[in-house]
Amino acid sequence: MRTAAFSTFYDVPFSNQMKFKKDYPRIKAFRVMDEEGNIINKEYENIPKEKLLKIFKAMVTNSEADKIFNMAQRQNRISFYMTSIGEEASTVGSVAAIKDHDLIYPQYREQGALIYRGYTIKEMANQLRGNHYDVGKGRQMPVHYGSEKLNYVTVSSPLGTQIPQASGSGYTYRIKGEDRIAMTFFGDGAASEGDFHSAMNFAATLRSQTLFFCRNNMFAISTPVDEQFAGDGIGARGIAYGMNTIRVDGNDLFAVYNATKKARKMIIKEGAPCLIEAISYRGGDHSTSDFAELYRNEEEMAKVNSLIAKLGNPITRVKNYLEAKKWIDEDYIDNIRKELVVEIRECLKDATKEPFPHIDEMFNDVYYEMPQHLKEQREEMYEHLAKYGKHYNLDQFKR
Ligand SMILES: Cc1ncc(C[n+]2csc(CCOP(=O)(O)OP(=O)(O)O)c2C)c(N)n1
Repeated sequence: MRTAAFSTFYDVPFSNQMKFKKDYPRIKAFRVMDEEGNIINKEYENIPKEKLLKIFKAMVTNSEADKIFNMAQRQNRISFYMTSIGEEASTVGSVAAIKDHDLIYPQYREQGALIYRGYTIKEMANQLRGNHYDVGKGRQMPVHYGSEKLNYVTVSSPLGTQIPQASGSGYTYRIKGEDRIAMTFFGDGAASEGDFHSAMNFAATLRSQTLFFCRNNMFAISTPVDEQFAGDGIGARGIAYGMNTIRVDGNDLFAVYNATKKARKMIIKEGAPCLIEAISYRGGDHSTSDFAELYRNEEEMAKVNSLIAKLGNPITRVKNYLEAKKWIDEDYIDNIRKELVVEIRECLKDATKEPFPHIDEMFNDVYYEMPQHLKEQREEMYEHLAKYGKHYNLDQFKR
């Protein structure tokens, strides 16, 4: 069964007019609330109170964790961090709309999704420190989270590699007839990788139960979207590949939630992928190794200021909504922020006290059975340490 835009390509129409085509009506970003948090489309005002409060708590946790961990890098307590300031609605709202057993292939700025699924601050702190409690055993950079129990595949640094993997998983779910999707997050920059295009075409033609979720936050480190692509963003590419596609206001929790819920339904019903392009703005530096003010100068900001004003702050928008409903009072957010600050600081302090994994761990797990060359390298390491061990601070590793 072909699920693409037209049932067969063989009935291609002919014309005696010579017309080149470059544009078509811009894809509009779907929104349910305005930038203040007032509902403008009642049909989609449908998130029950308890669920909305859970989502909101995850968004605020994400934001507080970002502030403290980012500062911790400045204090040399962790070596690297990436905030997701301003993108909390798209990461939390989308994952809240899929099922817990759906497999997530993240990029790296989606800690909100992981927090919503139940990843604790303690687990975050252990990963960021790379101590012996880190499930990755300290072998990944900070923010390369992963959790088998939460169906969250470990972040990988090379951009775009997660996208074809998600096409593959989604293909498996379809041929096995499972009520499961693979959802992958990626940025506007990662969508310039060849992997993105192969993944999209694979998923569309072979019909993967995959949700492609592009966080279009206007920048790939210092490259603005106007230098990243010349067409109508990433959404246009979904249509070109013959996929159900929507562009949403990524700072509108209700829009993200509803579009993702509908996308999941279509993916399972049609056994075919969907693309969501969430429009947002990267509120912070790219990472702690970046200083955005160098390229987000006055001239650059003049181009995006009206978009930023239209998007507003995703947390404030939900907060205003909750207050108008009288589901939270004025102190609610201050109180949870205060509790979170204590918890995050404690977790970081505890994680810092823990030793790094045993030095043997750097040789484990790569192969099912350790090959001879690795065994030899481990031997060499021990011989080296027998001679020069006093020059290393071996106490910082687990015994
Ligand atoms: C294959 C590859 N090329 C380059 C990089 C360096 N790099 C890391 S993040 C990044 C920008 C990605 O931007 P985007 O996908 O828009 O995501 P965002 O950081 O905006 O969330 C680049 C170029 C990399 N990690 N891997």
